[in-house]
Amino acid sequence: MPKAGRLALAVFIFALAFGLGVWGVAAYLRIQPPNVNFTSGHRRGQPVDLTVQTVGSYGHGVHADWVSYLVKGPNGHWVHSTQWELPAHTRINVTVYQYDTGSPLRNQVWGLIRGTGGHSALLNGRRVRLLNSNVGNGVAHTFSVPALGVSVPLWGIAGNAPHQCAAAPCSLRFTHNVIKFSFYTTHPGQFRWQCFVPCAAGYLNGNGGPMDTLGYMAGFLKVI
Ligand SMILES: [Cu+2]
Repeated sequence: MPKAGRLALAVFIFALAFGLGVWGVAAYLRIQPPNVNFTSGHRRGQPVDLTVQTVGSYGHGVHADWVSYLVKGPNGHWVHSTQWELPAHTRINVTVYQYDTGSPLRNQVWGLIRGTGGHSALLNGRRVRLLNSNVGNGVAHTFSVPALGVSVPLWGIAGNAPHQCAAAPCSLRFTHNVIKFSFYTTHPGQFRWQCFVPCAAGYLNGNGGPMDTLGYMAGFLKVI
């Protein structure tokens, strides 16, 4: 091969490797779910309303059958993200619309409601401190922020319930439970939160898949 040809080949291979590298980094960054900002326009001392939903199957894309959380952005639109920017030292009033079926907990400790106002939550308007997942529909997911000592079990809907939602975002006409509670953010920082029910069907012991993927059953409270 003439020298010019070899040089052209070397440049081509270098450019290809560089392009693949850039593409790989971009692909990695893209899998981060977007930050949903609840801090802009926030007045100190005012509570923040945070509305989320839990669904049995997200219903779109490569992981259409994965369980997932979604959040209602400040503009009222549902966002497929578990990374929420919240103001520090602020009361967060949470409403969860829970559309998934449940099961008995492997560890009954996760049936306890902890770290919330009154150490309790409202389940469809009824105040509860503990859910016994061995009776009724069981627990579908938990909302747990270990570093803040917050954990709330989310009661499942019946396995044979009518009008089950198959694709998110789910509207209120589908069968669901409403769980309300409040907690306080502390100092600024990143606080990991996740579900502690091994709810990833098809994965070893129900973990993996959506359980260890940001944007599905795990995320961060970005306290600012
Ligand atoms: Cu879960």
